[in-house]
Amino acid sequence: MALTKQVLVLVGGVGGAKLALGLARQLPPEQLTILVNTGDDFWHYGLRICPDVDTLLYTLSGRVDPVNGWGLAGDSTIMLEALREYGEDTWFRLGDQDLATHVLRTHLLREGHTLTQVIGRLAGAMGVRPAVLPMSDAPVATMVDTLEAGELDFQTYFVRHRWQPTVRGIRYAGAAAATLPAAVAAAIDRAELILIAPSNPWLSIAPILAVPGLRAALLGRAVPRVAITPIVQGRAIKGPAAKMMQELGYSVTPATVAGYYGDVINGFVSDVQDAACRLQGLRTIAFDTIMKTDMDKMRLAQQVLDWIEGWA
Ligand code: FO1
Repeated sequence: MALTKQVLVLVGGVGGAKLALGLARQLPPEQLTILVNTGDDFWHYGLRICPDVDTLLYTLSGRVDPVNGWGLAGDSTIMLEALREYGEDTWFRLGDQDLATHVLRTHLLREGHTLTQVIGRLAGAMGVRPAVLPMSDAPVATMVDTLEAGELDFQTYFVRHRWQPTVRGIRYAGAAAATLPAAVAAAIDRAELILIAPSNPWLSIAPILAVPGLRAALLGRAVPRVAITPIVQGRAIKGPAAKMMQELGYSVTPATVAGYYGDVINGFVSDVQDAACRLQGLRTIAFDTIMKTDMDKMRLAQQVLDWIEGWA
């Protein structure tokens, strides 16, 4: 059944990009808006790197490296090798074609364009048609406080230290000074269905919810607001979610994730391996949430849309 509703999905990381792809394959582009985390963003060699934005755009345009889930398929690393010749530690793997994205983005930002405008330009050039909106045009940096190395910026924690340090706390630097972009406020206002992708709640979704006014705007929408679990059988599909949940003293279960989102959601999808969790005030269901192939992504997206369609 063709859904005629405006769908807004909150995404970050590789898991978020996968669900976004599934939704983009099932919905007309004018019905889908993707709100993406920018808490991973950082300055590197003077370039503004926006990993979750680029992972999303590369995935939606079919160009993402299928093994990593980030970067461009088949990209070369001549620039990195040249840097290594200069004695640099090339811990953050920037491909040569990927470099063009960072160079152009940095140039346009320095010319005074907003990140929202820059993403629109890049998305258009890549043939990505759903609206892709950053959670903020101002920088909001996810900072990870660790036992072994103190507070680290996100990429240093995630990539340089391969998310091995013990997490003691997380903060979103700059959130208080950020403002809700008009395009995001408008997208939330017109959303008739709001989804939270199976992204890391603390690292990919919480930064989005930390933008002033964003959480309240979501709560103001009396529509289905459904999260999909990033935790299956006590493990994360990819990345540090399960490890940091333990380190933060949480039980590694879908119910913990649903509880963490609290009243932001009124629906929750867990994996069939965990069966639907019974949580008061939440509509719950269990689907196969593991997305390996594009068919998996499309199937999960359609199952979630169909389930919610039946809520009325
Ligand atoms: N993740 C890594 O684990 N190692 C890398 O060298 C790396 C480089 C990289 C370059 C561009 C880009 O857009 C993403 C990149 N990522 C890398 C992923 C990045 O760390 C993201 O923040 C994660 O996908 C989590 O969202």
